[in-house]
Amino acid sequence: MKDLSLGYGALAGGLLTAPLIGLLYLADKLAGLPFVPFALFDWIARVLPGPVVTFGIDLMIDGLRMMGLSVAAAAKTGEQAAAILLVFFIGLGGGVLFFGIARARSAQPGLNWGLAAGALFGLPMVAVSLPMGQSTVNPIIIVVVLMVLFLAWGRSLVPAFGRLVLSKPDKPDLPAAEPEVPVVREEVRSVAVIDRRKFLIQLGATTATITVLSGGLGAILAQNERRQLDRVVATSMDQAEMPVRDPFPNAGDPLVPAPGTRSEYTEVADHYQVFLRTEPTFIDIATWSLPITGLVDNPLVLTLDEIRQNYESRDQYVTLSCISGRIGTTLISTTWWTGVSLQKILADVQPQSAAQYLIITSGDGFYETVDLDLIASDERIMLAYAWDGEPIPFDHGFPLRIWLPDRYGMKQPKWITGMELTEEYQPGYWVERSWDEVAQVKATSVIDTVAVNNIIEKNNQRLVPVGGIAFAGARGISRVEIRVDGGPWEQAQLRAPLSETTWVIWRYDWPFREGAHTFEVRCAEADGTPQIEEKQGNRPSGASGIHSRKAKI
Ligand SMILES: Nc1nc2c(c(=O)[nH]1)N[C@H]1C(S)=C(S)[C@@H](COP(=O)(O)O)O[C@H]1N2
Ligand SMILES: [Mo]
Repeated sequence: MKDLSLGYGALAGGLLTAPLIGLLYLADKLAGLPFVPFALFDWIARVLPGPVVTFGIDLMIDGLRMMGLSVAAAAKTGEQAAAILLVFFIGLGGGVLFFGIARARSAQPGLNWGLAAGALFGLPMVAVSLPMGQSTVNPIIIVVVLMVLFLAWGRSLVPAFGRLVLSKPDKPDLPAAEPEVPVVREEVRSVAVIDRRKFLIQLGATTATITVLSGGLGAILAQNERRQLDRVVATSMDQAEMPVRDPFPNAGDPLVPAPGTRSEYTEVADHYQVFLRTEPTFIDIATWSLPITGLVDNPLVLTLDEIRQNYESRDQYVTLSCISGRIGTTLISTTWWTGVSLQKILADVQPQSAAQYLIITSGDGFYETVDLDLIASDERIMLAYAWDGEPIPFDHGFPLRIWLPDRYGMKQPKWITGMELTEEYQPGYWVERSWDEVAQVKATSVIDTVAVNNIIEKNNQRLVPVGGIAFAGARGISRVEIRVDGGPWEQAQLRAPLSETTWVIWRYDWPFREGAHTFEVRCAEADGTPQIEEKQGNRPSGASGIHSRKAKI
């Protein structure tokens, strides 16, 4: 008979790893232990060379796009699923290995073999979880609880091997080969098969129950935790002192966006999110303060209240975009930022003349360097604490993040925990991983909609509204042009933007022609500089090229 022990090893490994992951998740949500799959994934992302990580992210983004999913919304979910699958398959592989070795020894392994397998699997996992997990729980407790779970996993492989592979008839002294009693041999075999089947059903039922219960309970706890954290953030600043947004400054602009154009102002809940870890970082405001140190005559440690109360606040409508967005990017959003000018705060620490750079560190291990000359040249550069008149949500950087006009998001740390003035340049997190040092936003334009279902009539002409956005950082947009089926470029109408640092909504009403058509868009900056039409990938300086969209009318 074919030897199925490796297959049974995979089955047992998988069946045992699923509840292990469920219990690890529950331990995270119940007691604040690090969640091993995410910690492992974060660790891998940190230690792998930049191009490999970027390649992985690209692969995932392409996969999401092929499945027609929104990258902005699905990327984190994809990452989290990948992290869980990774640990699942390591566990499954562990089962195969264990069964293979035990089979080669052709004996029932002792319990210590199982414990050894659990330790082999668990120790490296725990080792990466301690530094990466951002848990505040006592490390001894973390090690003990996690190891107990992994040892139980290994321990369970032992009876699984016995029941699945060694499952033998009760009468081992049965004559080896007696052609005259085939019926008996059949029966004996089927006893073994029945026993194995029974065991698999038991094992499957047990592990499924544990997985579903721990996962479900963990998910409920996670929801509660999320609500609680949102509440902590919402109440961290005195509501009466929060900035209040006036009506949009361009409310009087007569240009109505083409139906289907994205919202000019992004709801905070819909703002795109990018952060390097599998989960956002939560900063405890009760213990948080901002030290500003290094080459300064007057080092300061500022609390959030001091930042808000001792400095004049400033507001800005801001479009933020991510350098890893592709042509037609969705990793771009617009909201209303409030904070204080970094110039004002730096003046108070009295930088020494040798100081040239500001190194900003973050709660998630991220860091970036800003040239002090850049800060001196632009008073709009701010440390922001509010979005849309509310404390910045914790996935977006609570309690404090920097805003740099005209730069991609990768230069702009969230969850700021420290600032140091230095003489020496130090490349930032993504710069070290081969992304652009300056990361100035490239001019880009996107077609959001060809509104084939909203055809309008004007001067006896049927027109198809086409619309979208154009953005060139802080450099502004002077012109957007549309071309259909490779014809001449036609000028679109522009709506006044919310500010000089937001995207511009454009609209072009195209004279109706039946058939399948290709629409293309390009823009020019305020000073006339045209958008780069040459197609280039996002790495290392941000994507360029013409966005196009097909539509059948
Ligand atoms: N601390 C920290 N800051 C960070 C990042 C990060 O991973 N960690 N990602 C950066 C990148 S690449 C982008 S595009 C923006 C995204 O900000 P958002 O998630 O609020 O849209 O944050 C930037 N700041
Ligand atoms: Mo980004």
